[in-house]
Amino acid sequence: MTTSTLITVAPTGAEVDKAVAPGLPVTLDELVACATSCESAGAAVVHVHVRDAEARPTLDLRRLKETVAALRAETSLVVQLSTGGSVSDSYADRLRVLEAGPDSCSLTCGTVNFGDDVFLNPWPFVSELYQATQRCGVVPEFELFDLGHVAALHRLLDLHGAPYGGRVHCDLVMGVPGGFPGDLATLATAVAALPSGATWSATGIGRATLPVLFATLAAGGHLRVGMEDTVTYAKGRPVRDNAELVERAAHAATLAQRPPMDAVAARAFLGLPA
Ligand code: KMH
Ligand code: ZN
Repeated sequence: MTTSTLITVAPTGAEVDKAVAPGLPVTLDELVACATSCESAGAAVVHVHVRDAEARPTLDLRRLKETVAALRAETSLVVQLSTGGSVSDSYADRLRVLEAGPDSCSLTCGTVNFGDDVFLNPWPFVSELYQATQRCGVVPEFELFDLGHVAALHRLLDLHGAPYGGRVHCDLVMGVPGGFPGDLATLATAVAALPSGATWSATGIGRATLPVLFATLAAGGHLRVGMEDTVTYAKGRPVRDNAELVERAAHAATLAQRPPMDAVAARAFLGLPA
């Protein structure tokens, strides 16, 4: 078990509406301010989705590039771009995300029902995206929404070898309607199925947030938190901003005797150049 906790903040996502959650960062200035406060609160990685001028999710390459540049200029965070985008994004646009030159990217290992939608990740796309990360020198974070995705991860590694950076680092996304339930038994089953030597974080969506956070700390995993995954801090109390979710995660990790890893340590952990 590592002695510190890698905290990833997922501040925006593609699904949450700014009108419902006013603290959601949707402009570049809001995102940079958010990332700065989250780094101070204990985050080491920022998982980024960008929005357009109307606050709608976009994979516009120019915006992605300026976002990577601004986050690099103002923070030391590991910049992870989402290749998941929104459920309506094309495979071509999702592959093109790597051209923005992030440190890391999310890489979902299979298709999953996603509430009333379907998040499509057919094997040929997953395989192509993985090989593109290897060519471009981008550290993939394997997003696992269901047990079949873990099987696909084994297949990816068997067929195409180790990821850039050398570490197989996964994120269990739990509590999506259609994917893993966000409970302790499911978490334990998923962790037991991961490739040998893999490291992992987990996040619980909505009301799964706290059960997954505490189960993850107990099991020695790392944490992902943020308004992409929950807009409710406690029953009846909306999230004010991403930093308070990071603060809570950092406090819990510190109580668990595994305090937050800083961004420098996170880069080394993920096999990124210093
Ligand atoms: N917005 C979801 C459809 C990722 O960032 O890679 C996909 C998602 C996963 O959020
Ligand atoms: Zn995402």
